[in-house]
Amino acid sequence: MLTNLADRLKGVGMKLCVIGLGYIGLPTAAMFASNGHYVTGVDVSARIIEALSRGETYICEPGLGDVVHWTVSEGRLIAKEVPQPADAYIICVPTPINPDRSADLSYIDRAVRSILPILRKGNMVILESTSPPGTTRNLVCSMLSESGLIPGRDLYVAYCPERVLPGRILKELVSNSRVIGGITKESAIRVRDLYSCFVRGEMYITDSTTAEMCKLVENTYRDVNIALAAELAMICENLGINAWEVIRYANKHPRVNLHQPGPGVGGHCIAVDPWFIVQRQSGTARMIELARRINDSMPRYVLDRVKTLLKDINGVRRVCVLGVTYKPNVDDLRESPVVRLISMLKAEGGYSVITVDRHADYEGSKGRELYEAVRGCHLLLLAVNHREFEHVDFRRIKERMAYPCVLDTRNFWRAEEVETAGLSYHLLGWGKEPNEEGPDGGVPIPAGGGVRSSEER
Ligand code: SAJ
Repeated sequence: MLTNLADRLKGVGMKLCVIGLGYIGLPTAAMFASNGHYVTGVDVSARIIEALSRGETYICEPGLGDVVHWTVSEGRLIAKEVPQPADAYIICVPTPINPDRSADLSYIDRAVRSILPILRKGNMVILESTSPPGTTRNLVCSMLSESGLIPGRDLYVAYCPERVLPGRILKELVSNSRVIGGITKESAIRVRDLYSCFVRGEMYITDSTTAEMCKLVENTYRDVNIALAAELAMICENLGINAWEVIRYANKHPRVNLHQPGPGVGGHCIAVDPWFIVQRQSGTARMIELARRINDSMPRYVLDRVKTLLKDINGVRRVCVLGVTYKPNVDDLRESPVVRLISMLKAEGGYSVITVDRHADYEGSKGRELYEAVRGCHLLLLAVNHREFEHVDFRRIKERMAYPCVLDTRNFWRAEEVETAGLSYHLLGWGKEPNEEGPDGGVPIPAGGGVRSSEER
């Protein structure tokens, strides 16, 4: 009896319609379906609908396959190409970036239009897609009004962004806190109650524009911090010291949390979202824009290091690139800085590139074996620190390479181990020789290389 009451209060057993079955929509639909609701997942892709109808998923995320299979076989999650009447509509469509770096809101536009004919009084409409500040109140609400229903009076409307980390989506959907921005307080409360069927983190209630800005600034914070680390890497190379060591020790300070440098920032979130703030506040968001540009410049910076390292090689310089995805242990190539680096290398002329990455099928990278791929190469470039690259046999690598050169862009390997095998080790952010005049005198302590600890990754 009590359970029934608790369930009713949580609105369990509602009909939900999740529009957009991508990296966020599908796991979200599956979570609602496995926590007592009846969910229709909607997508324009026939391939996704067919796979989901069979209980299969095309997204590689720990645990997702099982929960999708179970909810589909129980009839709790069904797939359709068009929205069905429901109590709540959850919009999880992409917001790509236009060539002028503004947000392309056309998918949100289409998703909202698709529900207008089936909306009923008392429905909830929830936007999860990352959007420029003001999108829910201005774009979504004004379109919803075309239904004849008034948002805030007849419809509960809220912005409720996801904050999950690819690779840990199911876990973080449950444990992360959420910010829920209602166009009215009642809207936010209703939406909070709906998500409480699976969210165990705190849920904070605010207005929709504040929630939109929270989502953007979380990713912007990370982007700016990574840009600072990238700049530090360049500075330390010039000073002949090791940026990773600087970061490691600076982070011992209780209020410092420097991020890690790398060959650039990828993924559909951090490399994109800051532009949505710049779009709205171009004159004011100066640091945000500069950080974006610094991070975007990193593939070229790495390219320049590659050119310097291989300047003595005559003929075609062969580079073996380990990892192509935008970050470790995921299969996602979106906005990958490594893909950009490879294109730049090819455009340079005089370079041939071979890739190894069992997570992503990029020009045959999936089926390639590392020790075969390095055969005849002049440079081994560690671009993504996938788990499987952590322990490699550098002696076997050395035997096969035509020129013994390694460039680690992630501080993943130990300099000593690589060099003991007879390879020369180079690390992004570690300048072995100062590049400018410094003060003389004293006995220098050699700058460390290849220092890393689990806390740095
Ligand atoms: N990166 C660095 N140095 C670092 C950390 C990351 O170069 O110290 C690079 C990665 O290699 C990668 C990129 O940044 O190319 C982004 O990776 P990430 O792991 O930082 O983030 P995403 O894009 O996978 O997920 C982010 C997360 N946001 C935050 O951590 C603030 C996630 O929680 C969001 O839900 C997600 O964006 C999203 O969907 O917005």
